[in-house]
Amino acid sequence: MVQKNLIDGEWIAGGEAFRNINPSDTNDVVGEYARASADDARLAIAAAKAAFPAWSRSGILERHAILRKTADEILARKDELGRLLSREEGKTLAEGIGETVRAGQIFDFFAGECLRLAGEVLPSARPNIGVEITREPVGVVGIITPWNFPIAIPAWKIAPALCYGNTVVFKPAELVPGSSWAIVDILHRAGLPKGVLNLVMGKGSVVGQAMLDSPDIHAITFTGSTGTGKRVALASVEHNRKYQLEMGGKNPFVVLDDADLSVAVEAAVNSAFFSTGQRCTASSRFIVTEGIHDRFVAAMGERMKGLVIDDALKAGTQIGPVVDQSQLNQDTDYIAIGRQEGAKLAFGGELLKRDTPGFYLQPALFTEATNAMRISREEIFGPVASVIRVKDYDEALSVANDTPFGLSSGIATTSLKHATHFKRNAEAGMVMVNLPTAGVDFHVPFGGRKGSSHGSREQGRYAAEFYTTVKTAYTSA
Ligand code: UN1
Repeated sequence: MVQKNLIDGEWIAGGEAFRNINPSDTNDVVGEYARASADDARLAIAAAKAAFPAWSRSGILERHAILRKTADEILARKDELGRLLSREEGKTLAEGIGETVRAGQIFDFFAGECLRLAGEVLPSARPNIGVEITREPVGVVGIITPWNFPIAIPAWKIAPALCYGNTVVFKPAELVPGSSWAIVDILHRAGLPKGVLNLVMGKGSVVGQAMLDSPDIHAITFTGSTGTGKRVALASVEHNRKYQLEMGGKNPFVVLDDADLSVAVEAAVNSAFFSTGQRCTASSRFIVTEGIHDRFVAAMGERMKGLVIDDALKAGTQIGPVVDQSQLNQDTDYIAIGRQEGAKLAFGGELLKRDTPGFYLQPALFTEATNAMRISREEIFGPVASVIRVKDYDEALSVANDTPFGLSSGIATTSLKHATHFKRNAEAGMVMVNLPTAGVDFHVPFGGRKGSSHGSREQGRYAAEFYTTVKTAYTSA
């Protein structure tokens, strides 16, 4: 059975279908999905536009009930949906279920936010005049999501968009349509009026482009590559449209001489290799001071030897496969580049064979890297990290900040002085002390600086900034 797109409240078959393949076992077809055309995308945009006036004025209890029901169903089905996610994306079952729970929590959070919509009332600078400041929905929101968080990222864009009264055209990554289809199905059955949420699965060059070209999309939120982010930005400027971009990272993780070694190693392994390194919050640069350098490298080697890399759905697997052949090629290309640049491949980096055909790669650790090497400057998006040796904290901070990106920045230290200074001076949207650079909460702001992000923050109450527009009304009494 081909899973269809949802346009104006109807499930619509596309002309073509595409296959969703399990990266742990390429013989396993997770499902077939309808590929939307540019015309389908235009119909979806028209439907969202037509649905906007009524939805933007809908009662807060109606919105609350739909988001709440969605949260409840996602949480009740966490094992099944988590399994689907791991099967299509390749992260471990624990990670897939964890991400599904996170999606449920996000819908729950924004169900609550519908009941807390508020403004401000204040006196004007002029006597006998009152000022009201309110937030109104932006209009039709275009949502474009990546393959690495197939349920959490759609959730953290769709939930606030609907909560604040916008209508949505949603294009998930073509590699992982299953989780997106499932949450759209849940929201649809939870009672969303027709046209409020439209699903258009398919190619970025066709569906995404039709969205970028439409004057009827008033805001676009995008998570994905830097190159595509730039295209979203340029097209949005053309249409005077609001846009929010979440792009790459090259996140540093600093390890100081005074760090607790086991805390540092656990956080480093999690940051770089969990979820197969396929997180924009992953760390790929370990910046380590001289006094602990050799002990850190040796302990990392020991820890990496014990990692279980296998089928994402198998019990005991700690690291699943890479998502597909082209990402695997990118990872192995960078491993070759690191060697050519003169870094030393200390551990891993080999392709692995398992019971089923899949994209298995042993996590790789380079040592003797410099911050000028391409492996230290460009996002690899795989389980590949390098160690850069530095003299002291000051050098560590300056190397950490010497990057075009600025998403997440971590440090392992027992010094309050250095932790405090790092929190203040790390040029990143998120700072982690004695914690992995990745793995964020659902109820607080998420986002970065420099080349990593553009626009206001996602998640938590800060999401209101993007999904609403502010109105200031003056009344003479
Ligand atoms: C996390 O680290 O928990 O694409 C979330 C990404 C991010 C999400 C990271 N937008 O990796």
